[in-house]
Amino acid sequence: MNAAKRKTTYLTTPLYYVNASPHIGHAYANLAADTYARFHRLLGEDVFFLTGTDEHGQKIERSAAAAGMSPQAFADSVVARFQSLWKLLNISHDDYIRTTQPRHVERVQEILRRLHKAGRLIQAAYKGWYCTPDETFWTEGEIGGPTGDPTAVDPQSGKPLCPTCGRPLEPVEEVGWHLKLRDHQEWLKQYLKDNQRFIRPQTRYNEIASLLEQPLPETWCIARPRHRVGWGIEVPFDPGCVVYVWFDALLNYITVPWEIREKEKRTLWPASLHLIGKDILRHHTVYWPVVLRELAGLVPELGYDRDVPLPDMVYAHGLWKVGEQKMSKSLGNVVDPVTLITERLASQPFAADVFRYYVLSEIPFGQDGFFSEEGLQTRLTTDLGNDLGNLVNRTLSMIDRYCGGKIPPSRQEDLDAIGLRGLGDRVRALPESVRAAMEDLQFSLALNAIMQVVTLANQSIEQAAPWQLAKQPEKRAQLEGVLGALACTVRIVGVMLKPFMPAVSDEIRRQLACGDAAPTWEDAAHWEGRNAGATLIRDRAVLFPRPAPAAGQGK
Ligand code: ME8
Repeated sequence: MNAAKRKTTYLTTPLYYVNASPHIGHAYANLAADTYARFHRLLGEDVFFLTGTDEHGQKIERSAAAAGMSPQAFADSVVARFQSLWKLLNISHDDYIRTTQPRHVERVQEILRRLHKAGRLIQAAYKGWYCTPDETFWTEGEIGGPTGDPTAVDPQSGKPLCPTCGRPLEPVEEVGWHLKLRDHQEWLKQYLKDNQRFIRPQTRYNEIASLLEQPLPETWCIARPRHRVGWGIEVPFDPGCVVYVWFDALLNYITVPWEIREKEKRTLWPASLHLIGKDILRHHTVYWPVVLRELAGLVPELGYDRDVPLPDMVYAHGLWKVGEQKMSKSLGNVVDPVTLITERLASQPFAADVFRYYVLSEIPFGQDGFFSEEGLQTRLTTDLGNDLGNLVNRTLSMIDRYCGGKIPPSRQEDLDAIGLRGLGDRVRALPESVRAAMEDLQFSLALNAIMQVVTLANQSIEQAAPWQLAKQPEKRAQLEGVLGALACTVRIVGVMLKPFMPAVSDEIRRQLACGDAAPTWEDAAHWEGRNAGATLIRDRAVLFPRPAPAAGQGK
């Protein structure tokens, strides 16, 4: 028996390591996920958005030791920083999983017991290389740094290099518990062929499809000897071993649905989307599907007695770089999002939304990008200040000045007569353009569609010149028609911005007297909102104030 038809849109982010404070890369992944979650809520779907932290393993053990703290106390302190960043960025997750929580640990141990009992675990010796920053095993054939040169070594230690991050590898030789890997290669290859949208974007699909053309290692480690890694979940049937941190962390995607189904009778699995960075693609599209296949029939609590289905989609976003390098906690070249928002953008009442707009519009989702503060300031001044802020401010000020603050009615069929048919058509098409872009997580295209409407609306103001109409009493109806149409445009833009810039969206709709209710897709589909005839709110914040010129500058 399979679970009843699933209605919940279940999306996940990576569980971040707690070896150091979050940087803009982590912020980016969670902002993208948050925007996706909010967008699907706007569509009226039931959404469950999960994020959290990955708290076990050698890397955290070492960072805690360096800080003179116990791993748990160290993890607790870093988790607090992640959680306050998510608050600052307005991240709307429904649950936050920490891999050290009993609800996770107990289910991981139960899964291990069941796998062991079913005879699906192999005790195997492993000889090869280990990248501690990435917590990843590499075979002799895979080493060679990012250039792929197997003879490349770290000049200081003489050790070979990690093929993904380029840092020196450590030799390992140990006996642990493994799952079969190579036996799964053929069905996984076929699965990719049959499910072309399982891995997005296409470049990442191609990468894994070609990886699967080469033989995979025979097995994949899931538990390591305790004398190597002390900080991890104990293997219940072999206390001399602890669970390998990647196996532990990946399982969060089902330990939470398992718990939720028990408590709420709500079926979350399979995930609609695992949103990840391209650095952890292989773990999510090779090892994780293999784990799920090995769990067939063993976790009926998810709602499936036989096969455990794979997630609908794994989307791997690109990485933000500083210079030529990936930004990373271990490399120490990070941009701190908290400083950026609370200090650099201190003059902005909606600083978090400015940052959200910058990272989501700056690069096509899936590609790498270079973070620059100048780029951020440019987006703030041009797109947000000159275009969006200006449109809202002008429209509302003119409604104040010429209509005593009362929003004039507007009918779509009257737009021709006042020369705004083009604007009306574009606004009407906007929700669908945004939806189409969001289907493939193209946040920048979605924002671009919204900003094109903003630009057109500003042009329409210039053309219609309400200030001229206001001087001619016989043009009163036309003046009100134009301002009414602009009010509809601003309101719909405000609704469509909700997933991307939630606080700005709320403020735009508040100023337009739309009420406190969360906006719906229906609100965007209707030209005239329920606020027609209402009076604008008086206390209106400037959305994107220009920073005060530094002393000695300007006039
Ligand atoms: O890999 N640019 O955790 P992690 C953009 N614990 N995004 C970046 C980034 C950058 N420079 N650096 C990191 C782990 N990210 C594991 C995951 S999942 C079960 C376990 C983002 O702390 C990106 O989403 O290294 C990347 O995949 C993730 O943070 C890795 O975070």
